[in-house]
Amino acid sequence: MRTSYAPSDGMDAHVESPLSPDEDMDEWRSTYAIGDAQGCFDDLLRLLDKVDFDPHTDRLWFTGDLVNRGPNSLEILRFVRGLGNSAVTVLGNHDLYLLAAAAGSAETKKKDSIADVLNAPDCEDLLFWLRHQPLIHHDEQLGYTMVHAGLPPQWDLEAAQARARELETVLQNPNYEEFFKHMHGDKPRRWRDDLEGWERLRFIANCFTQLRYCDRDGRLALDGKGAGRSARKRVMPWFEVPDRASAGLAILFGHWAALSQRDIRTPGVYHLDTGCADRGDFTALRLEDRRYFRKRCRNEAYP
Ligand SMILES: [Mn+2]
Repeated sequence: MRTSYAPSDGMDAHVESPLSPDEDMDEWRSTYAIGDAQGCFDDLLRLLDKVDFDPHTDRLWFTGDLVNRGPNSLEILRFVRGLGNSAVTVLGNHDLYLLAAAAGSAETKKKDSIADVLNAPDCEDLLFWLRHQPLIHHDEQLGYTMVHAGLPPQWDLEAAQARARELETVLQNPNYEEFFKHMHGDKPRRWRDDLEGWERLRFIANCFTQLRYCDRDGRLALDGKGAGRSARKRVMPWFEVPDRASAGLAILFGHWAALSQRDIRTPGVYHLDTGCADRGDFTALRLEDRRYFRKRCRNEAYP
């Protein structure tokens, strides 16, 4: 990794010219998909050291939740933004929570660690950048699709992209703060094409950023249980729903630190959140050869 990216050098958050592959290169060398970073910036740098990341030839994909819980949310945002088109990130629930908190629509909690972002001189720039990030990323050439949490069984790629664009459009609108007054809640539970207004947007946000369990009809069970004992038996991880419309995709996601690799027997499902903020591991998957890299998190200063 280039040492100029060490935090002591102070990342410039105002990099205007995005990095791109060197001119004599036809394509990027390697693409590393990285699980939820959650403010663990120093550990992220150690992981990038391990894979010998070079921002001029390699790309990083992040499964979202760049911020909160870990100690260095501000540095992570500046770093990923500064990478320009060498980095892709999708929005997670903690990212939306940060935006909601800045908009005065979230009660901050004791264990939050987003104050450094909210008090930073470049807060406005960083949050503007953050709310322009997508909810889904699909790369046809590499053959991967990435979301933070999950997809309901009714949505194929095209539907998921269209639903993501609806919410992205709202988040990128000057009146975006209004959405956060209506974001919270676990209803509606089931997708219908004729859902409208805040209910429609809330369902979309819940799928992309919160979903873990649902039933075979796509009713979200955001508390992990569903209603009643019989429903509990019927809920399953979203990726195990039979006849899921997105089954043909290779899907990268995070959000579910308690899920272990052993729990996943569904082909094409790549889970990357290994709980770095809870002194777990950082996980990266190199997409070109599907090789995993892991780094134990220490939450100590780099190096
Ligand atoms: Mn999450």
